[in-house]
Amino acid sequence: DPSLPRFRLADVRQHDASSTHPWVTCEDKVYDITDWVAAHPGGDVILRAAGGSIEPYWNIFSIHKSAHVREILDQYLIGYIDVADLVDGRPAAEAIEDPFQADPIRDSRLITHTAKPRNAEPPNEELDREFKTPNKLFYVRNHMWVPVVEEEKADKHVLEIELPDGETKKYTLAELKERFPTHKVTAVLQCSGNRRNDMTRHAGKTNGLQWGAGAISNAVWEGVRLADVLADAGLKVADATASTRKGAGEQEDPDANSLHVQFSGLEAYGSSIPLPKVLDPRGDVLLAFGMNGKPLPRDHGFPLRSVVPGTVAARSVKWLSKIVVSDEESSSQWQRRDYKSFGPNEGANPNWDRAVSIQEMPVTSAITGVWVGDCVRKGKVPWMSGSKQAGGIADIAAVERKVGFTARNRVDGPAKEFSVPDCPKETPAEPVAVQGYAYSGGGRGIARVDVSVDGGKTWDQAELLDDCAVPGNCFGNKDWAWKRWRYVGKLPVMALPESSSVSDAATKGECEEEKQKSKHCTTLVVKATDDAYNSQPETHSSIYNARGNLATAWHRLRICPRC
Ligand code: MTE
Ligand code: MO
Repeated sequence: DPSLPRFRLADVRQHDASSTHPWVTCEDKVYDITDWVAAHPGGDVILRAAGGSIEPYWNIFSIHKSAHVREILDQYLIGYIDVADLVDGRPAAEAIEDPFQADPIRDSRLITHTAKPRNAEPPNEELDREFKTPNKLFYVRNHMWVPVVEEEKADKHVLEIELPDGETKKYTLAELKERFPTHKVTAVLQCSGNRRNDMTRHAGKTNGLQWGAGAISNAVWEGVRLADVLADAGLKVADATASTRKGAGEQEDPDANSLHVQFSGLEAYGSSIPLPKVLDPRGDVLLAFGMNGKPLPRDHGFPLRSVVPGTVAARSVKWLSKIVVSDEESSSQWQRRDYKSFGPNEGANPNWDRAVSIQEMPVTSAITGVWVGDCVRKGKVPWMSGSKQAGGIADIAAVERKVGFTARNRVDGPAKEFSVPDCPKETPAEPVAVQGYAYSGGGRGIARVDVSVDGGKTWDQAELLDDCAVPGNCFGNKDWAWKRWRYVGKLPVMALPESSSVSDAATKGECEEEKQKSKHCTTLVVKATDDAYNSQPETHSSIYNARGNLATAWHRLRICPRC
């Protein structure tokens, strides 16, 4: 409609989130979204785009890229961007806001999978170096930008709680801290995609971030119990221990088993957990504001997040601003789709509704460090007696160079090679030292960690570290933390690759060469058993799902001798 007015971008910027008439632009069009805000299914988050282009947000919330959503927006058209502000019919790239511009600066040691939004995991040598993952190295899983809450205003941050009868109650962070007792809980957060790249490598293509073994970290969380806050807010449920139900006509409180606690973050991420997990006096569900003795870092939910121990980390919602107790699960895609798992046959378009949402995590384990041969003999393993570096794997890069690792400094990369001094015909039984973590969900402890140095033919047991004997390490009612383990053994005696035959093979193609070489490799394997005697599946193909969730098969690491 050419009769509509033209606006300068400077005018558009006036109509930001604080304006009574918020506007957005899309391509060269200007929209007044005042009436849409209330009706928007995602709520106020649409205001994040007010005063500028909605396009970068639609790139993040790709659900909007449909003709239907475009039709809704078109109802609010009020004009066009002035040609003076257009380049090739749209605002110049610089004029379009970067939703991630206010994201925090991160530790450069983290391995970044995507920068915007930020998704990163600690490298193996840092991952479980300490029982409590340092805040700076804790893995980061963001679906969107990091909301800005200024430090001075953190105590005024509001948490709204809505009960099943529609009643709402609001608490500021200051009120939560003042009115409820503070509790500490030591708990792992683990993404359902942890070790996904392992499933990809062994079982086939998976959709999602290709996490190594580092989408898991452990911390001491500090906060108030969600159960205390819900009771204060007035939540009433039927007495689960009553032997008889109330008679007809008497008012019955809802059954906790039929209710869910939905969490939403400031940037519109949301998910839910069953209410009984919250009401379980040993469930330890927190509204957390502290992490390892410090305020939550921005990447981890400053100033407030839910922490649901033993449950997939997708339910520990960061930048928490709203809780709804409802007879339905959260309607978000992260509840209804992404964090579910499927049968190996179901493919990329499974029956989403039939699958249950992931809550308690299954048992898993991973290798995070290996030393072979001289490195073991000469005391290079930080945790072995005689170590020259007790207390830290400070020099792992040098150690790996010495051992002759060829891959990146990651145990989940391609097969690693170790060198054999003086190149005898056969490798002597080389000493090997291995370390890693094991974890199970639901508060189940780790009963045992089995290690094999010959691909699973024979097994031995790793030593479980007693990290909880250290004061200040372990808080909470169940085993929500991980168990770190260590193993020292001997590699099987292996025939060495003959240098000449390998180079001959090279002319027959890389594949032949690989085959030749692989005859001389061995595979380290680890699997854990939890205290309910659940253990990990042997293969990823048996649990393959196109989403690559819950990749908990035995962790295998191939190592090859090198002359
Ligand atoms: N909460 C909000 N608000 N936004 C998010 O993107 N990601 C979830 C969960 N909570 C997410 C969130 C997922 S999938 C994971 S694995 C954990 O946060 C990651 O927590 P971390 O970044 O503190 O390790
Ligand atoms: Mo996740």
